[in-house]
Amino acid sequence: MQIEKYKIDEFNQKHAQEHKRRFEFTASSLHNVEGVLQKLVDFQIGIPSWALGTGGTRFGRFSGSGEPRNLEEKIEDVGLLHALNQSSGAISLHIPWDIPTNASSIKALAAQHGLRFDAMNSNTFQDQPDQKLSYKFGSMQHVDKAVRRQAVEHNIEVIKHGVALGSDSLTVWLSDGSSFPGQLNFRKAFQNTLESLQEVYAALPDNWKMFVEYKAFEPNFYSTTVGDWGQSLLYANKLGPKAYTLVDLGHHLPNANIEQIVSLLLMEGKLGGFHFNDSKYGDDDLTVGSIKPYQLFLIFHELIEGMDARGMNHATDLGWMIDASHNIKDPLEDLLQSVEAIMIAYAQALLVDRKALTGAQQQNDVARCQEILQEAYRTDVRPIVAEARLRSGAALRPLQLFRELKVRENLINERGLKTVATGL
Ligand code: AOS
Ligand code: ZN
Ligand code: ZN
Ligand code: ZN
Repeated sequence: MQIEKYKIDEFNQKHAQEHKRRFEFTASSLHNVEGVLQKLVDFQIGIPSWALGTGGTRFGRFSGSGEPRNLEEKIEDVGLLHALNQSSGAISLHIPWDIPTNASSIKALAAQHGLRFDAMNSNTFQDQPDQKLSYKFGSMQHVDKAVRRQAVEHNIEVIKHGVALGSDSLTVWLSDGSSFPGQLNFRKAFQNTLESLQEVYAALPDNWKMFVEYKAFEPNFYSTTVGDWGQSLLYANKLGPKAYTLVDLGHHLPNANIEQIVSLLLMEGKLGGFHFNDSKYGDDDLTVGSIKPYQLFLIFHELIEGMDARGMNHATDLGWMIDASHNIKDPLEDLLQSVEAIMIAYAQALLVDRKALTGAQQQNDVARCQEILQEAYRTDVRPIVAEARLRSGAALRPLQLFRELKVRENLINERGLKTVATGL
């Protein structure tokens, strides 16, 4: 299925007057709206291939309908999202869930939809049917060198697939760790992991980055070998200039101050990318902005402050990806909501009066500092985000149009009622 441009234009036409009124009202009280709009137009979020199917929990999985059955259909799905919002111009693949058997035709298909390939993800947290050695007791940390070797080779394989597709980064998330005290020698596990990562690092092309993703818990519940940003940063520093830390919002212990983590990683030049999602308890992978939108805003505020301090390009210098997937919403509707939440938080953070904030901080005027942040946060920026979409040829209200065009119904007609997307 494809969404023709005229359908988007028709929809926007129908809602043009109301939008104009709301946009002009909001814009009238802001300065530099044009600058904000351009930044929003440029900002693109990578969509994870594994979020296009309905996720499960360890208790069950209620498969959706009309889900993508192969990589081509996953690209088609992200193409639909991008047509609707023009803000999801990239897809992030997971190997072996998305092995491109014909890279050049996959690349061409993505280009047809205006998509590029974001970070490639390796997988050494599951055993594959044709795999020789098991990852039950870890992969890169494993006590057996042969298992570590297998994990390294897999990652090098993933890099090769990525090169063929024009990607330029590799995300390594390891489930390695231990579930019981005494199971692991922490120092040896770290050193084995470092050595394995070094071998992968050595295989990175010059223009590539490696993102080391950390996570405090799950599937191991006593220790994780890349357990927090400190450990990830240790690896990244030891690996070299192409290695960075990747922050997944759901991977912290409760109440962690993620915005502070982001700020310090940026200061060190070691923040590489993001996995956006939201959570109430752990790595819940819920829709971005559905639980803690203020935290998301505060994170974006630090991101912008830190990127500007280093002269970084907001749109291109970090890997912006979603990592969310769950089991009750239509995955495409969920992703539209996630992208919208990211754009809203980004827009709000762009509105922070940073000069005034710096002044208030210098004076220790704590109440004023809070007022300045919340002035931006409480601005209804939805019309600004919608205007940015309008200017880039997307729909004023992507989710509403998704429903009006009966996208899911069309996909069910094409793909069938009972489909299971490959992945988790
Ligand atoms: C796992 O918790 C991580 O968030 C990884 O990013 C993982 O590769 C991804 O979620 C797909 O399983
Ligand atoms: Zn993640
Ligand atoms: Zn996760
Ligand atoms: Zn997560």
